[in-house]
Amino acid sequence: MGLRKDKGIIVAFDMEDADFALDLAAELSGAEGNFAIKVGRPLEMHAGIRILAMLKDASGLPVIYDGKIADIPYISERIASNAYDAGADAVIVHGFVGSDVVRAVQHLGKGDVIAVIEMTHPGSDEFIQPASERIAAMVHRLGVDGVVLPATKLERVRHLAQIVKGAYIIAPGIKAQGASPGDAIANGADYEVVGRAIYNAREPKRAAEMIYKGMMERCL
Ligand code: NUP
Repeated sequence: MGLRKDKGIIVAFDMEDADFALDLAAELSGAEGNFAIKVGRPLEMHAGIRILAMLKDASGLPVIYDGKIADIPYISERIASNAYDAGADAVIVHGFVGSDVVRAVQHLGKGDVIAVIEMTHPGSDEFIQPASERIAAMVHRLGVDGVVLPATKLERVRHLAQIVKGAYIIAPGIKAQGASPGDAIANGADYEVVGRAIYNAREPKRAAEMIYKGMMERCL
């Protein structure tokens, strides 16, 4: 089950408590809105890679493995293969490591490949941003399924979205990193990624629904 080019929220599961993660996954299956789950390294390190299938079973939602894969092609392929075999519908790989790495992961043919083009944090401007147009052109040429662009830098979303036409765009940086729900979608993204503003909320399911509603209203 890959992701469709659609509007929705990808909930970043970066909590370190597996029971809490499974409860939230079950709650999200009944939540109002279009949701997917993204598993980051902190949860994987605590719960093991088997958490991917468990979250998928508990929620029925697409699951993305955000290992930010950035190794030589052979190792990147092994990491991605393990994640797909454990239930990931998509994996996130860094674009800056080069076309051979992205191609090695695509070559598996086991699920969606999402490439990071430019990141949300200020330090991304030091080395990644000066190369991001070329990274975008490369992943577009390879035909990746999705790309990551920074909701915290909306002019970059608008500009880079022109280069990666066809791929779905997922944009982190909502709330905890300063962007407002709907900002990225109004500027060309398809999904917004929200972590702390949901899993640290007193009522995470309600927070997810409210953020989804706000996002959709903003981009009517
Ligand atoms: O550039 C990126 N910025 C970013 O925050 C690329 C990412 N994949 N992320 C991820 O999005 C980050 O690893 C985390 O899982 C999520 C943002 O979480 P939060 O700031 O909403 O808590």
